[in-house]
Amino acid sequence: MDQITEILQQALSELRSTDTLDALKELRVRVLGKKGSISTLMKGMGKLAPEERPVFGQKVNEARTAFETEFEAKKNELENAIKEAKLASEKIDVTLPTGAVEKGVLHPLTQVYREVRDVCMKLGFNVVEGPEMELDKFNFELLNIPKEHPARDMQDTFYINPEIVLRTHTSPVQARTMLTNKPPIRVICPGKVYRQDDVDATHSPVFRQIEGLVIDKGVTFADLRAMIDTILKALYGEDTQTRFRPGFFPFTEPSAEVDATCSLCKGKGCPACKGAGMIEVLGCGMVNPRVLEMCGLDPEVYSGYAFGLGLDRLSNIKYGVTDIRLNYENDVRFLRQFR
Ligand code: FA5
Repeated sequence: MDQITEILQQALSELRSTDTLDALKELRVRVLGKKGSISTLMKGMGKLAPEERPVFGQKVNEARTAFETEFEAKKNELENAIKEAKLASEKIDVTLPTGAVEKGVLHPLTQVYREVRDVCMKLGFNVVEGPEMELDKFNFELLNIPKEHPARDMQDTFYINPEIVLRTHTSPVQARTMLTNKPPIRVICPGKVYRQDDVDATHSPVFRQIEGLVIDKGVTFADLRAMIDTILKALYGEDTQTRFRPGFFPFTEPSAEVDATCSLCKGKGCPACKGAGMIEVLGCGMVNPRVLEMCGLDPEVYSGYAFGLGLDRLSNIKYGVTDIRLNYENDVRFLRQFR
């Protein structure tokens, strides 16, 4: 019996002075393992008189339980200490200043698009989008440009197959909108368009347009003029003047091309406007009654106007960018200037 007490005291004193989990586990093996000090005691039980065995067995079990209880407590204590140390070492002072983070900047085309969008939305327009891979039907036919019509040559088209093209303008979204919505319609349709144009300072095979479409009862050319004036003045300043020249688009009648005062030289004439003082910025017109009809609207009841802005052109004039390719090269030295 004394030996049990002695072994237990010895084990407990070792346990109390242990300060690592590994040492603790190793001690447990030495005490409770198969050949451990307490287990070995049980093996000696056979040498005792039968009436002494139960008392002895019980005492050994009590010693085992006492050791295990202290073992668990010590294990928890060490594990907690490890956790605390880890938390303390991983603590982050969120009030410390960070290193300098360079802020990005919106692409000039995005900035100019948002300016146009905001003016239009204040006047009650919604934004709608259409696919860049477009059916010939929407890109041409419903816009009064049937197959073999010479007007198809106005835009050099990328064909995916005879029925599908990369849209050459944002005007197909007009047809899609008229077919699925009842007037009054007031929408703008921004997006990328594609043409097989030779690349130079003012032409890119991919560029951006913003289409505008208004259909209602009693819409007139005066409404179109007012809208174009409002957009261009918001973009280039109140003193901007606009000039409507007769133009031709199969889907509008009458059609016009619009020039705006060159915002760089304010009309005096400079290299950007080739000395003219004004620059062409968009095409527009009253929606052709044939187009209204093909899209299921009665031209006797409804009229409307449409316009197509070349976003790259608008942006380049605003910022004095002389080469359209800069808009697509993602050179950070160019982009940084638009903070
Ligand atoms: C059209 O695309 C007509 N859909 C516009 C329209 C809409 C007219 C609604 C009437 C009613 P146009 O081909 O002229 O028209 O192109 C419009 C603008 O896109 C041009 O004024 C020009 O700014 C720009 N643009 C045309 N081709 C290119 C090109 N290759 N690269 C960059 N911009 C271009």
